[in-house]
Amino acid sequence: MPVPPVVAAYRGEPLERVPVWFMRQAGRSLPEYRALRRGRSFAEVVRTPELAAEVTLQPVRRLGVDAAILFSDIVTPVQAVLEGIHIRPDRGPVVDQPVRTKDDLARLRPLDPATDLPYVLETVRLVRQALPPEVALIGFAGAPFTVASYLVEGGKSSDYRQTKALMHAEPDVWDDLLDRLAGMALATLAAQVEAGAQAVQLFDSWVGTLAEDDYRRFVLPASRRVLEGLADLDVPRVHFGVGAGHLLEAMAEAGADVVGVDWRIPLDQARERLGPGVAVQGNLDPTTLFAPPEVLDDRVRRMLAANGGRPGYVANLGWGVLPDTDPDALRRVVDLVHGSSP
Ligand code: 1CP
Repeated sequence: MPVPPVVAAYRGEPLERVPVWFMRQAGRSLPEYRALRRGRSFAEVVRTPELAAEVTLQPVRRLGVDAAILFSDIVTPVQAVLEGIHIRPDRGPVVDQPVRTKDDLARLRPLDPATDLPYVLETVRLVRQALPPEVALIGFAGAPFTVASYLVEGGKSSDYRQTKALMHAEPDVWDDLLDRLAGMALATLAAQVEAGAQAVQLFDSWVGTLAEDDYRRFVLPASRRVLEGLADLDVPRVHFGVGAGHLLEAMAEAGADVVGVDWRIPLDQARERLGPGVAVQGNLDPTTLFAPPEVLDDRVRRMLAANGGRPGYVANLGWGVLPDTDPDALRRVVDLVHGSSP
């Protein structure tokens, strides 16, 4: 099979045009997603491979993006081993009984993707069969810190006080928790690759809340276990966090081939800091999609200019597509990136 442009770009190979996809491209912004979700829960879609595959493919058809990202969630693997984790509309994951003590850890047994997540692996196979060869399928998992934050807090947090309290008061329990979550992330990503995913992204969305020294002490070893554990599989590894500009180098050191950059750091600065050996992905502010077309066009051109034609670049947003985004604005970005690159 030929190497899809997204994979080639992740590997730093020079290309005629810049490839593009969007974090959270499947889901709420597309009318065909909302139609499919009518009367069905998020969990039902994820656990029905034909439906999850259809949702994964929808943005490829409508937007002309160069990659599909598996439709699932960062808590899907841990949901398979732990009762009482739900995805609530407009709130995201909530956990009935937070994980905060040594005894709680016993509830987190290792994950066996083939028996615990057969529907995810079947979705990967169905999507790969349906995709044209030039469109890459990206697998993903939540990074240990970000998944831990949901388990410890019981849901999304604004200050991560319980998470940081555990980290500082009981570092042994913390390390054990992150190690177990690293094992799950590694197992699920390796299984997704075996089923047909051609690149993987480790989402550490909330890690920007940590100072670099705490990141290096309390998080980097677990994320490294995930990323280094995939080294032999020969797929590009993307590592992304929101508001994590101060952690770019450390997140690359954890074993990433590609670092996802949000809009707070100009791409040229990110590239200079990371050096030519690391590819980058990003970094259009997702709210730009609500701006007038001429402003949007200007921001896209400025983003491409900041990369400056360097190889090892995949255009994307600096974070996920917001729910009310007009799909035509997303399509406009794809066409502009394809037409005006490099
Ligand atoms: O394109 C896609 O939608 C791909 C599938 C996908 C991915 C990659 C979903 C479906 N979720 C994710 C990752 C994810 N989930 C992250 C990391 C990426 C990011 O930061 O955006 C995080 C933090 C979550 C947790 C989560 N799941 C939230 C909270 C986000 C927040 O800002 O507080 C929410 C709302 C969910 C539920 C969810 N997961 C996915 C969708 C489409 C939804 C919305 C709920 C629904 O449609 O019912």
